Amino acid sequence: MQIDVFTLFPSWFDWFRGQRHVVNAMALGSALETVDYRAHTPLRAGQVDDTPFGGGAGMVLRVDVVEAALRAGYGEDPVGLRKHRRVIALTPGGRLLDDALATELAAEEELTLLCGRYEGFDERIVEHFCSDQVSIGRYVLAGGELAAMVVCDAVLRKLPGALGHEDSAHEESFSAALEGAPEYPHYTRPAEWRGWPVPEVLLSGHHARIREWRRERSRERAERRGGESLS
Ligand code: 6GU
Repeated sequence: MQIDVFTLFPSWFDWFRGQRHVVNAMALGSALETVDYRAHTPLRAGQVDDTPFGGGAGMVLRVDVVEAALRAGYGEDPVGLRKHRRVIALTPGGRLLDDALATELAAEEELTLLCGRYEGFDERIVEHFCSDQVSIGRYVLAGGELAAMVVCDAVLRKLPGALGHEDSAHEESFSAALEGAPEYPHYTRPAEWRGWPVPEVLLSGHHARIREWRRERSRERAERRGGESLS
């Protein structure tokens, strides 16, 4: 999978590229590239944003700047680009990222993520250049970069081989394998610590009983959290 992130802070992604599952995904043929809006701006002095028409606080990312960056990246009119490629604006009010959306995006060959800054995007960017708007939660971040990294993390770890163990991303919290429920609890050595024992069944070696116990704990957690389960 090829992910291109358009941002004013490309160097922030250098840290992200060092994460184990990202390194694994790259080694298996995926790529994570950044495009710096400022490197392609047609405006003087590296300008990329402007004050909002109608007044108000903050600055807004300009449509001409984003168009220039997308044209530089893809060599085509961005109005046509979104017809054959997911072009996602990271916006606080967008579609909430969940396991189903991460799975949907992981099935794409190519993704483009647009990060806004300050007060966000000129609405024409979202309206004419983007296929989707995605949010990572109902709170406001100073910019889309951290949200883009969250999307990349959730998507890349779903690619085969990224976690180094085939089953790791299959039966985990919110997955279809757990019917959308949170994951069951995990334990490791020591089997007892300060009088806190590990549940007996996990030490039993009875795989069917262990599977059943885990399913029950997962359902229990779903009920306690107000029926998050899909079923
Ligand atoms: Cl995608 N962007 C910003 N700026 N804030 C957010 C967000 C995105 N998702 C949650 N808060």
